[in-house]
Amino acid sequence: MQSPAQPRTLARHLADHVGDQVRLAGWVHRRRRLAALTFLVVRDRSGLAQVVVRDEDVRRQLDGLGEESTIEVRGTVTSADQAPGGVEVIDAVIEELGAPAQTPVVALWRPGLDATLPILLDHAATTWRHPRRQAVWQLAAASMRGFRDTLHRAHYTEIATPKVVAAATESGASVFELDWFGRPAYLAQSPQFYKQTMVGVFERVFDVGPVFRAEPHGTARHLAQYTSLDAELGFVHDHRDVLAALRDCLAGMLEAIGSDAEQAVELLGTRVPEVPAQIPTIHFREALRLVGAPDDEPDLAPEHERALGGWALAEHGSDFLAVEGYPAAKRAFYTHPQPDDPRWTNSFDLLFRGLELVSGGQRLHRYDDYIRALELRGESLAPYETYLDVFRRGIPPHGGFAVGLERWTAQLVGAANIREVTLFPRDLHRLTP
Ligand code: AMO
Repeated sequence: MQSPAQPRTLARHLADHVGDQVRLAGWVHRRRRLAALTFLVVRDRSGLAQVVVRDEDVRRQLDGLGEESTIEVRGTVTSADQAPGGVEVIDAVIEELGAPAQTPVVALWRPGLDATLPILLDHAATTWRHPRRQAVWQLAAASMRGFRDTLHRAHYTEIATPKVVAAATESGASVFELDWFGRPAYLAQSPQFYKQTMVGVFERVFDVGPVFRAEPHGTARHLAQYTSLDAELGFVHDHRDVLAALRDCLAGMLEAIGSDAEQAVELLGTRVPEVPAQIPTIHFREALRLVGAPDDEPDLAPEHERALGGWALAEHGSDFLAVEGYPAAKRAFYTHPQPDDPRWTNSFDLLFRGLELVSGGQRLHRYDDYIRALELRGESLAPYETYLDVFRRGIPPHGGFAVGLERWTAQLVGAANIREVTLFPRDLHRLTP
């Protein structure tokens, strides 16, 4: 036996060690007992390694080790054309790192993952181990890194905002209420108020974190908790500056996918989009006209978004389309009106392959405008007192946006349901695992 301090070799690096004694560590991915030998596939964070076992004692040991048991394997690396990666490990000694694992509900060693959504979600702790599921999350993780890196490069400061708040930010209807030491409180629907507040400190900020929406409908694109990639920047001229910042973030997210998650893209056959230097942008009125909706329609329905996605692809060869100028009545009170016609706003939604992925825009930045906007909506000022006070202390013209991470990943991989790409979805029916 080698000393326990022998460095670990990852499956992906085995080919660099032909002829060497190595120590692998990972999970029993698959065992296949033939007449004279047993094939063992070990999975670690880097991929799969094939081990060929001929020793009878070791074969018997393997018979008792269910798939997903954790083990260490010491053996010699040898070239083998027929093995994955062109190498395999022979003369193996196996050490069990824990009790044998219970058999997973889904056969993780099969290349495809043939399970219903409830099974995938109920058994998330093991189904996420499937290489295709891992690959989905690698795309999400790379995207978050790309978002952060792009904004760091553009001198934004990352902030961490409270998730328990005293007032709803987006609308009263979809907010979770809770008891905060005897006082009413809410789970944050977005970091909106705090990111605007911090523009007053750092000019440019971003926040990556969970937000909560009490969504009573179980649609394929809504979660009760999702990950919001938020940014806010000061000293903008209007929402077009915000859209340009968003464009760079998307490009950075895709760049990070290219460098961090190349294997995942390949395994899933992901169609990675290109972000045009200028994202095609149309006014809300034009969007209604294009989809043949009445011109007093206050919002775009999912089928309108799908149709617009098809139009952007056909007309501009773009997977992305920005719709600007949404009606004031449909946007949050903090939204800046369109200067030449206050029925519309300096806001936008960004559609990605025909699904709303981002909302953003220019905000009001004058205290008096906020008071007027809330009064016009017949809303009480009291819940917003501390927020409103910020606008008496010197806040520049500003704007920002929020990307829904799960929607992004779902559209990237063409998932039919956002829950497929969410580690532990939270919705009307699901609070565990
Ligand atoms: P909005 O409410 O439009 O805007 O949300 C922004 C983006 O978040 C995603 N999203 C969701 N994803 C999954 N489940 C949900 N229930 C859900 N709700 C929203 C979408 C959406 O485009 N404060 C503003 C943003 C801003 O102006 O900066 C806001 O929260 O991808």
